[in-house]
Formats: sequence, C-alpha cells, structure tokens
Amino acid sequence: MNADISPITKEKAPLILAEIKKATSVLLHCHPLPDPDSTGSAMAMKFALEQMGKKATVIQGDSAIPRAFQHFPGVLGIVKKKFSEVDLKDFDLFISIDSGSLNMISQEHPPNLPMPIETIVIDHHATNDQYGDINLVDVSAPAAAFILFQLFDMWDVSITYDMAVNLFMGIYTDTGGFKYAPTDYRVIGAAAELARLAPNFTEVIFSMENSRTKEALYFQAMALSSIETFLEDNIAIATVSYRNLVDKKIPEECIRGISISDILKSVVGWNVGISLIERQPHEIKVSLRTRDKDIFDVSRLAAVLGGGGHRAAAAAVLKMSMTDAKKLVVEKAKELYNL
Ligand SMILES: [Mn+2]
Repeated sequence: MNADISPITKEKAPLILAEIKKATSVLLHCHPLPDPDSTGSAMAMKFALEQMGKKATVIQGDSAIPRAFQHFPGVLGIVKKKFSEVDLKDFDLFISIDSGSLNMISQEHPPNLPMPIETIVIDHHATNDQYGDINLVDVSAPAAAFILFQLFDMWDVSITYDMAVNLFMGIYTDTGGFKYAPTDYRVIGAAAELARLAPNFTEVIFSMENSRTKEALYFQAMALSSIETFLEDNIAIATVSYRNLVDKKIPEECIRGISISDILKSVVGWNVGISLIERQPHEIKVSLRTRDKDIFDVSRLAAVLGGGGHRAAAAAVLKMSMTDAKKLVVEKAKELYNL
C-alpha cells in the first residue's frame, strides 16, 4: 500500500496532520454544483476530524445538495450556508477539498487572497491554483476521495461505514464508474477495501442513479430529437431553446448533470458532440465532447468560443441567438479541425 502512495501525498500528509492537531474547530465546504466527490470527501473528512477529537462543520456553499445524494451518510446535516455567510471567527482551520480555485469555494463571492483563515487544499485537478497555506494536489488521483483514503491510512484513522460510503461514491462517480483514466489498480484496490466496509454500496449507487425527475427525461428527449449533423457527420449538435425550457416547465436544477454532448459522441463517426442549451434568452451554454481527443481536441474549440476545459470535455457560454451560435460553432469547428 505504502509504495502506491504518490510522493506529494507522502510529503504533505504529516504537515497537514500537524495543522489538524493544532486546530480545534475546522471548516469544510462543498464546491458550487457539488458532485459526490465534493460532498463525499467533505463528509469523510468531517468524520475523520471528529474521530481525532476536533469540531468539524461542512457548509454546502453556493448550491443546494442534490436530492440524489440524500443516502450518503451525514449529508442531511450539511449546513445550508455559503462561504461568505460563515463567521470565520468560529474556526481556526479551513480544509478545501476537490476545489481547484477560489471560484470553487464560491462562484458568487470568491474569497480574496491571502485567505482570511489558515487553509489546507487537498485536490486532484491539474489546474489547481495552490491557494492554500499547504497544498496537496495529486494529479495522479482520479478523485479527491482517493487521496483522503490514502491520508486516513497514513494517519491511522479507522475508516467507518459512514466514511467508506462517502469515499466510495466520490471515487465511483469521478472515475465514471471506474472507466476514466487515471483509474488504475490502486483505485480498484481502494474501492475493494471501501466496499468491504460498506457492503451495501450497490444500493447507494442505485438510489443515486435512479432519482431522476420527469423533467430531466423530457429535457433529454427534447435535446435528442433536435440532433443535426454537420461537416460530413463529424459534428453532431443538439439544441434546446429557452422557449422550449419554459414551455415544458423545465427548471434549471433538473438539467444539471445531464450531458447531452456525451450521448452524442457515443455514436461511431460523430467525432464531436455539441449541445447548445439556451438557459436564459440569448445566453447559450455550449458543451463539447469528443471521442478522439487527439484529433478533435475540444479545449481548442472551447477556447476560440471564449471558454475552456479539457481535451475530451470542454465548455463555453455564447451570448447570441441560437441560430448565430450554431453557425459560429460549426464555422469554428470547420476551421480548427480542417473539415
Ligand atoms: Mn473530484
């Protein structure tokens, strides 16, 4: 096990533990639009801190916790506060997990540097700004929960059932169900140990994956019935207008986490999947996915549209009509990929 821990985690683990030992009251948060790696890591760390005799508080941050996570242990006790609403005098340490930048603490009111409170960052995003006093950023980890699993082992924290469920769900979802890189034997090994501690993990996965709203399905149906292909079928585009969303009474929170572009790129030959969702009049969220990130690096397409992201998954926002947005995206794709 020890040989499998990355050098950065080995180096920072004792430094982080020393700070925790000095603290009495620790603040933890979930990032905006939290995923199970965010909530699960925060909850598991809270339980670990309590085991060490510390007071620990998790705040939800900018966004409400999705209903689909209600079976994760402790999640219903997350404090419904944003970072800016917290009185930092109540805490002597802030641990920010799975959050690459100050915007991931709060998009609405990001804190300014230097951080107003002693801060430890634990993350796995390559783009992490290192905004903490101690920064443990392990890009070889597919989930922040995986880093915590290793830290707890090094700190002799015993992983309880409640911690195991939260860590398992963080790893399970951030790896796309153990199918994205960098999932490796270490990750499967950690998951096996967590599954031993939380043998009902399949029920928790079931409850998370089967708590959709009907609006989410109507949204998906609408998007998929709009598909058009361009540039010899290399580019597939699905559109949903603001009008459609209003007519079908589909609220924003119901379409969160549904990746239409992911579905599009699953078709052989449709090399780039693009969804254009008009969330507000003339404000179009562009989501880009590719099945071939070497030839069709979508971070480049996102960049020329004013957005950003990774080679296989990227996004942008366009302030224009749907017709103009579609034309622009196709034009830029044609230029960039020589189609
Ligand atoms: Mn993560």
